[in-house]
Amino acid sequence: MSGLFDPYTLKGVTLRNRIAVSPMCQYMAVDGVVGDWHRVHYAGLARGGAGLVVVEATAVAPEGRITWGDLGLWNDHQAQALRPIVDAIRAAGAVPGIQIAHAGRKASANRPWEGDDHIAEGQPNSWRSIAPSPVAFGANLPRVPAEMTLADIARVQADTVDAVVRARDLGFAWLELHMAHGYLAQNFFSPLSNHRDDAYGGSAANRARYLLETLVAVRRVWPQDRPLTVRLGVVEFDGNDAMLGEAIALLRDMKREGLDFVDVSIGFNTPEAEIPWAPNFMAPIARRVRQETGLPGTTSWYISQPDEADALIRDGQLDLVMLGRPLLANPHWPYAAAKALGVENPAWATLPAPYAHWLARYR
Ligand code: 8CM
Repeated sequence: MSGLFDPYTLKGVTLRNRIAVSPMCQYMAVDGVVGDWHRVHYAGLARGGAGLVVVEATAVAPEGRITWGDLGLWNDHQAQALRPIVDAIRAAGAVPGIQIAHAGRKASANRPWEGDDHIAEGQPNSWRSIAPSPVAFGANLPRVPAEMTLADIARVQADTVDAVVRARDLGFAWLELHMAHGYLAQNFFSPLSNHRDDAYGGSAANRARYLLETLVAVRRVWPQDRPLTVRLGVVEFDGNDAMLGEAIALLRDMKREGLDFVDVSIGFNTPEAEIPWAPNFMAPIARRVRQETGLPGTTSWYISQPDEADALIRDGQLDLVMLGRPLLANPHWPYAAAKALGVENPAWATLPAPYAHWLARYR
């Protein structure tokens, strides 16, 4: 069985280890364009030794941003600004990935440290939000979104394809479509937010239609040798146990259409959820999804200890671990983990000579 520091190959991509940087919104962009902070942040994470660095949720259209500080890929200027980040991640020996997103009914919010709540329409930095049905999330996000017409659905799917083409042409090697966390795709998938009576609502198959169609459209433009992955909310912890079975059925359909890998996550589509936060608590759910779909996969949330992360891989629960906050606290977590686990030939062996030479002798 492989461990945390064994390489991982999927399609034409090989990661130097099984540590992946979870996409983490910085909310520091202007008009969707990355700046100095993003270059520091992503280069540092890649130098820190992870095998895969997934760039944060990047919106396919202006109204698909969670906040006004989200990244975007709806124009070529935004794409050009991302190029140094792709180059920096590669120069540090990691594989560059990107998460492509539309925030649906959660869009047009204040940044988390500035309130994390919807900005009233008409105020600066707010815009009209759209979703499958005019149903608000509630709690801190009370805005009622406009119901998407069939033309809106087709337009957002086309925007998604255009953003993916830009990501492809930039050289991103790993694509994650964001279909979790209460954003647009999850809004379609969940009966809490989808009350439509057309082909995109009602039955589980109809609620899955937007997600599956989008995956199919993206697969046509995303190269066959680069992993196409989704982050899907498969559980809500709100007492609705139907969701996991519906998610597994959808993932099987997606696998038939060319999905390569799944990042198993939480719906975050209702403020009523009671999430049982605990170390590694999503791993058993991810293992079940992996086993029942035959897809390789991962999860994140409260994975932080090197020995536990290594065991999750060795026990066959996950193919990769996605780490967020542990890597914010210490981008060099992979080095510390390699030392703690007594691993030979760890990530630093893949760095340029000035690091590889000296760190190999550092005990
Ligand atoms: C922020 C906080 C917590 C989360 C999030 C975000 C932003 C995007 C996302 O998930 O997908 O779970």
